[in-house]
Amino acid sequence: MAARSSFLIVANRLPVDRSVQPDGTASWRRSPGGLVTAIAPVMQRRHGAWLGWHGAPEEELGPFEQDGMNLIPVPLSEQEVQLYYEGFSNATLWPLYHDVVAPPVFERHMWDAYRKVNERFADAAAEAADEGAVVWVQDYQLQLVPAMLRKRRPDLRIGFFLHIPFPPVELFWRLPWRTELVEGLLGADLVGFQRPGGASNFIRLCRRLLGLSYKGNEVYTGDGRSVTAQAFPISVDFSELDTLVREPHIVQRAKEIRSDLGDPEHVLLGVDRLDYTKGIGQRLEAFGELLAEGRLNASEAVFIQIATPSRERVEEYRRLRDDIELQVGRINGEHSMLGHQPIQYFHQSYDREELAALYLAADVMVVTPLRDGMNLVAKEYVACHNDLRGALVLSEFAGAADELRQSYLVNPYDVEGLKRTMLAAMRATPHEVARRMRTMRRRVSTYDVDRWASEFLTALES
Ligand code: ADQ
Repeated sequence: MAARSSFLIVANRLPVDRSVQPDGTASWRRSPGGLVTAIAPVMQRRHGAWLGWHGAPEEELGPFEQDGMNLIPVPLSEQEVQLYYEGFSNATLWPLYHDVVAPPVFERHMWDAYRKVNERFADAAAEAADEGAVVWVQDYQLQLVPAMLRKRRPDLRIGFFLHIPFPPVELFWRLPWRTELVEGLLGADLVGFQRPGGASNFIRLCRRLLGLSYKGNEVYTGDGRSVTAQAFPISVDFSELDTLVREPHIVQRAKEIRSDLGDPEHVLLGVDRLDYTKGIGQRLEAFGELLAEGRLNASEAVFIQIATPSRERVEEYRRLRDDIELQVGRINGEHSMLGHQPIQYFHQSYDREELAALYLAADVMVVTPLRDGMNLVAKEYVACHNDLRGALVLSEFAGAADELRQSYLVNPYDVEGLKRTMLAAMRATPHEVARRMRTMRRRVSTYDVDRWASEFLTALES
């Protein structure tokens, strides 16, 4: 058995992906993303461990080490992937927590699998944690773990962070297992949310559903404990991106991207997982109408839409892909000229360098989720523009809108407003664009992902 750790991260996935070479040998690579980058130094300092599924169903793996991190795989069966992950997490909780923009599925056997898998994570964490250890549980797939873990190990300090929005009481109320979920979260000492609104939704729910009293952001559980509910807006690794886009080969690549597109006057960009919460259809509709009405000339603008494949075995996601691809085909069919397509659509994943070059190449970044916990793409775009070029069109319904007030804020349901705002962002003077970008960069460089992790952990341990 591996040595016990005084610091544990518990997340649905381990922070590594397995890559298999053509000759069949497999190796692990650290997954991209801010969470790992922010937490890796803390892990190294505190002899920490990370507990999570390794990505292959029906496979039992022992603990292993990667990049100085102790990794403890939690196995999932094929059926659990379907019922706990694709089912309860992504077909029930995900739409319910995102304003019901798609109908949530309420199935008892999915709930049963969710509870069972959460038990397994709690068991594994209870076994791996040292006396008095700090355990930080991540996200909506594991909301029952805090209480399950506290029952097994009352000596631990337990934190939980929700990466997605926490819905208003009226929406949460529909969940047949609402009491169990709230009680699950209340097992933590600190429950973190992206926005203050999420924390207050949670506190209100504790009062309405369980009759608990509260003061400020402290909820009293009735058994002598109190739980803090507080916002900790997540961020990006600002200095990593800022350094990357200064590299000559990235600057060169950004120029190449523009010239490959025929050096249009405006390059607009969307980068999202292909998810129905991201408002991809709304922004393409707005762009298509601007072309159809002649307010924008097809030769002066190109819209690059990168849509990362996501959750492809969930029904809603398959339908969404068809809808978006039909829409792209229609708009391009009507407005393309030989050698020029107004929408460049890619259903592909990119590495960090290519993504950074794309951000740098874009004059207007269009981020229009119908609801989003934070949206890191918006902050990445800001981090990539030390040249102070680039306008950000941002949905009011993204968590990032609280901090990026100098973006071009939009209501993505308002197609006319979206069209007006996209045009305003394209036509803004360089001086105006720079003024807005400078203020946004100040914010993101100060509140970067390191600060997010250290503020959460300081609050948890105080
Ligand atoms: P997501 O819904 O995945 O995250 P987001 O915050 O935008 O949304 O993060 C996406 C990440 O994936 C970004 O770092 C982006 O660079 C990367 N990415 C997107 N498309 C890519 C592509 N084609 N190739 C490579 N990388 C790509 C959830 C919540 C968010 C919250 C985050 C973090 O839904 O609201 O901000 O967690 O808490």
